[in-house]
Amino acid sequence: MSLFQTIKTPVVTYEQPLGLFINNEFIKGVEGKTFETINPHNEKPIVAVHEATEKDVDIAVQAARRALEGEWKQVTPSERGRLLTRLADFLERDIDTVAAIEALDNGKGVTMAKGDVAASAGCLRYYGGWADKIFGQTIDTDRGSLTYTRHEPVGVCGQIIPWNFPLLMIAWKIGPAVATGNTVIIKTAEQTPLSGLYVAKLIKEAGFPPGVINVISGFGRTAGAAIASHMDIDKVAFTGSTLVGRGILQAAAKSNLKKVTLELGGKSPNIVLPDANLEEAIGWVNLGIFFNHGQCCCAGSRILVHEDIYDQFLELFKKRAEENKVGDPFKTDTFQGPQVSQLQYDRIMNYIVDAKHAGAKVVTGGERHGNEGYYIQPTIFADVHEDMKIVKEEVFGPVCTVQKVRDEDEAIRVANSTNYGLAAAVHTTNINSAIRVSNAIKAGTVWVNNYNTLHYQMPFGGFKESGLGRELGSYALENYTEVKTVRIHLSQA
Ligand code: TXE
Repeated sequence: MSLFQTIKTPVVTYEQPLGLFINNEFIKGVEGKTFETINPHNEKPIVAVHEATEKDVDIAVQAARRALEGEWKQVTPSERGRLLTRLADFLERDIDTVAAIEALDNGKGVTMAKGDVAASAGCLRYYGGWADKIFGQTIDTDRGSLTYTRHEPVGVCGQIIPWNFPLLMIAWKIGPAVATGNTVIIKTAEQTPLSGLYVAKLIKEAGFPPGVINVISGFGRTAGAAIASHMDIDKVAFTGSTLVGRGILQAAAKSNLKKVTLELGGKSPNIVLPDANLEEAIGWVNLGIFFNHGQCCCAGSRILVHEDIYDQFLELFKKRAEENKVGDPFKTDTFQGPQVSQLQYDRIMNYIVDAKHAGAKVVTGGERHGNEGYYIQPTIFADVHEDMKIVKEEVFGPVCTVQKVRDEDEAIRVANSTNYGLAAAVHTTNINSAIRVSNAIKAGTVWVNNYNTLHYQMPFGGFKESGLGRELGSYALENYTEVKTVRIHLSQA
């Protein structure tokens, strides 16, 4: 099988790389395996890509190690920043192509995908700006010594990403790693390998030395597991399911105790208090759950509404959800495209069927949308109780529950009655309620009168079983640096 193929999308025709990107070259996997990626809009294969197995991970690690100890070490911090900035420029230059790849491979609306490209470029540029601002401290302990700290790169970093934001996750992961002088092997999700390979082409064009950023396509149980347990990888960053996250932590503990950061699932509460601006709140609640087809780790899937406004809220929210345009990702006004895969479609439909059997009331949706593609109607359940699966487990689709709460205290109690703690929101016009609720909720991000407004300058990550560590902002830099203390004894002569 060849290493490149021309792909025609409804908006652009472009050259798609298919190989593993190691040492700045596209190559075939050692075992010669390939796998197909499916277009979720029509359930047909788009193209086959080369598959990395354990041996390819070894080769990528060797390349990353060589770069780390060699050429990359000689590159100044400012030059590292310039490389990230150039990569951002190229993403923006190719925005139509990259957005089309995301729409094709992931199913997200092309307009939404352009937002992802802009956010990815912003993120890379932001970390490019940090590259020459990484410094330690000088510490005065006594007159006879000089002590200072250096923030050194952790080393070779393995990064495993999911399929819900294929491009954006690359930017979140490589930005802080490369800015701080590490080298990277990034494994894209098997459902969405295409944008990562296109970015790989841009990485080479931007002028990164060979081996600094390696991009491999492959499956979790093989390539992903090989990264997590590799003896020569110094750090692993993972975004995905809580189940696999636990396995990554175990593999790190059993191998070389590599540093681990995890960004996992959620079951985030979205609270609407009676003094909220209802119209605005409904807009945010709608975006909170249905953005990216509900495939967001921070999706506001548990909506908690004060009893005084519950009936009115349900009526207006139903109307709003039914207005969401569901359909072809290549139509510019599409809000919700198909779910990413047959597997995800089945998982979500199972949750819907289970909720119906358990007695939850379908306010709207609850069925497949259309006859082809992995489309699901925006679905709202009411009359649920706390021990139902639909209320407790992450669905990761366009499905939410609306629960009635008596007052602020009950809202806080219900909001916190979950093993997750990724995000939350409260809608209110009372500043005291806003601050009280924000302080009381155990979650890594609390939005007040908005939702899903992530930004690369703001840290993001989970309390409880939603993860370990923080991505984005200056906080992410800590994941990629080791602090070294140097204490110098001064001669008194
Ligand atoms: O995730 P997996 P899946 C949640 C969401 C979804 C569920 C399952 O609830 O319904 O997870 O999705 C790699 N060792 N999230 O099955 O399996 C895999 O190849 C190392 C939340 O797609 O966790 C992919 O690159 N790696 C989430 C990545 O892990 C392994 C985003 C994610 O896949 C591996 C996605 C292994 N043993 C799903 N097994 C979020 N937090 O945003 C798999 N992988």
